[in-house]
Amino acid sequence: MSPEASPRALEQSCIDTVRFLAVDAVQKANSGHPGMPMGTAAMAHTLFTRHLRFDPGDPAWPDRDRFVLSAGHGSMLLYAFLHLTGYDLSLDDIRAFRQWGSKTPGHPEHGHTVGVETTTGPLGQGFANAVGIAVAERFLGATFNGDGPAVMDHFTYVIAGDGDMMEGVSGEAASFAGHQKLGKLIVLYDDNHISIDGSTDLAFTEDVCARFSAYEWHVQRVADGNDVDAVDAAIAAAKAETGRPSLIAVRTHIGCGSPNKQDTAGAHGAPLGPDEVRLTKEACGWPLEPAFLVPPQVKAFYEAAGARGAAAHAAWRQRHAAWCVADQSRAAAWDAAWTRVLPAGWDADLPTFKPEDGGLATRAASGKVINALAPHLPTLIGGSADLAPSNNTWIKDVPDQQAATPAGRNFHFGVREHAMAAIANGLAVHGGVRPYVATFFVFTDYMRPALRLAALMGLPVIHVLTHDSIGVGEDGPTHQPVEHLAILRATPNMTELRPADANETVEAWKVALRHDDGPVALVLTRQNLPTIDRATYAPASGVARGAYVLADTGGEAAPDIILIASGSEVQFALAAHERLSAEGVRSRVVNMASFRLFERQDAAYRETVLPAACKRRVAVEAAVSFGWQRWVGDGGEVIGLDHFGASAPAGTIFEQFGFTAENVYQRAKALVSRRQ
Ligand SMILES: Cc1ncc(C[n+]2csc(CCOP(=O)(O)OP(=O)(O)O)c2C)c(N)n1
Repeated sequence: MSPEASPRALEQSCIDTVRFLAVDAVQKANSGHPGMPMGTAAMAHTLFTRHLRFDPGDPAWPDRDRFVLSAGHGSMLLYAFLHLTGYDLSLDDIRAFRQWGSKTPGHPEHGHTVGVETTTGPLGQGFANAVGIAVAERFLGATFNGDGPAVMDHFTYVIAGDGDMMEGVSGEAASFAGHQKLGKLIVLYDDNHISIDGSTDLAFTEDVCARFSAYEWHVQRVADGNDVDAVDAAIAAAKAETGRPSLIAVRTHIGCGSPNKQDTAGAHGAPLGPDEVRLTKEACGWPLEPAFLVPPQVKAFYEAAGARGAAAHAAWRQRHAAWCVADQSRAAAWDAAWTRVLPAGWDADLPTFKPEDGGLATRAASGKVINALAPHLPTLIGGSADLAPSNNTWIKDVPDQQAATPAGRNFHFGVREHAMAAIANGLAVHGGVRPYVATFFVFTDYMRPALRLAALMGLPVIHVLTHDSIGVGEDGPTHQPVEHLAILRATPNMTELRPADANETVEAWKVALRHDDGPVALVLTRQNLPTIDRATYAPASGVARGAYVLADTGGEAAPDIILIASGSEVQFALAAHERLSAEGVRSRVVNMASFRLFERQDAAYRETVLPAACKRRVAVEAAVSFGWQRWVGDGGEVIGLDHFGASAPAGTIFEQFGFTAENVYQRAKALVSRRQ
């Protein structure tokens, strides 16, 4: 292409550059997905050069438009645009696609590669994240903008494929987005009729557009995904429609331009192969060499798009500065929200609970905590998957989050746990808000993909998970989690906390709010728990270290026995401890509220809690014993629940399955009488 080529030819050259960067990178890596970037390069080009507002020099600019590549297997599409428009991602980074230590992993990873808004690859998640991003934008705009020029006013764009559309989570999220009338959410659907097994006709024959219309979305079709002007017009119409989210079904062709692989599953997830790369370049009139070719005019064209974004950012900075001057307390709240700094006095109204006030379920204590925090933390927002009265997550005296009340802080997620967790991830990656979500603990099974991604991304989402054990009672084994604590504990970077009483619940919330680099799961009871007398036992603040010595009769000497428990079972350990102590046994109770927090303590602290010299240990937890061996060792025992629960009043189930002070006492006694 000559330097003075027509604007149309230049744009075609831009699109081909993106296509062949993907082709060459996948070929060099000998793995990856070339077909999707080849088919969507033109529509992504239209988005990046004519609509998306971004500043490659400051990828964290709060009011940038967000772009989510939900079809994360097409990662080379995103990497190509990040490189070409001027983000800190070099051609060498592209050449190192999918290699050890590279900035260009197989699927886009938030926090790893500059400009990647959220981690995608598990299909459907990015779509649902984008719904969270869009609702965060609307909430922050309604909360902060005021009457003058807006400081929060951006679009959220998504490219999603057939796989995203097949996954249920996108359906849940789309239903929520339609109800919420998220008018600044725009999804470009890569409608290429191909997935891995072959034609989508094999498994996916529904009318996606009709479905989205039924979700109350604004729906358009573009017949030719290579028609840049048609895509442009559709995006413009989608932006103009502010009352509904937009779906643009763009008919594209996977592997576009490849003589033998276009429109076949063969273009989906494997390199084209050297021969087909050559044939494709020839068919497109693209130079065979060098690979990774970026013509200078192409680079200049894309960098100009980045520069326009930088200018928009500069204008925003001016608006924002004037906005800060106009109302300094508002500006301070904005800063605190974006930096996640807890404002002075945030914990001033947190309750303390006295034993004489009677027992309280930890879910009820959590509800009081949320309401004590809410006035101090104006961007603490969240809700439940239709269980707010049971989860105790409602913030009193503030509106719910609806299209008519966009500053509302109480979310009705509906019975959509999967999307709720993914939307929460979107809220967190957007920034400026501190999200919490809630359901029954057993239904974290329905949230697991997003929980895992929150952990992988290091997102500070707080999960309020109530009805934490057989303590659920009459609802029976379907509603009684047994393996769920083990699953949380097995998940890297997931912090689980199972407080033993109301005061520990306060402390657990404090830990959660201070925890900045990963999700926290607060595992709470349905049933009342006695409030532990802190005049007799150690302070509840010990929870922050994961495990702490709650009671000890050993004095200087090592204990004869250590009883380790979490949550509702701590009361049984304490009662057994009192009996053992009265009999002259040097006993200790360790409250193990969080494996994860405890394992993060240094060895010296861990030794003070669980001295190696004491091998007689009994752990008690109304859940599978999986994982406890680590703390009790070979000489210890676990009173656990390695089977499902039962339907009966909670007290009966606890008794029948051996979760009683008596059983803990008997097992401990037997262990003490055994030689170490
Ligand atoms: C939850 C989940 N299930 C399965 C996969 C594996 N997978 C990756 S891409 C893909 C097919 C997606 O088809 P489509 O969205 O049409 O992509 P295209 O073939 O157009 O590139 C599958 C099944 C995945 N990434 N995520």
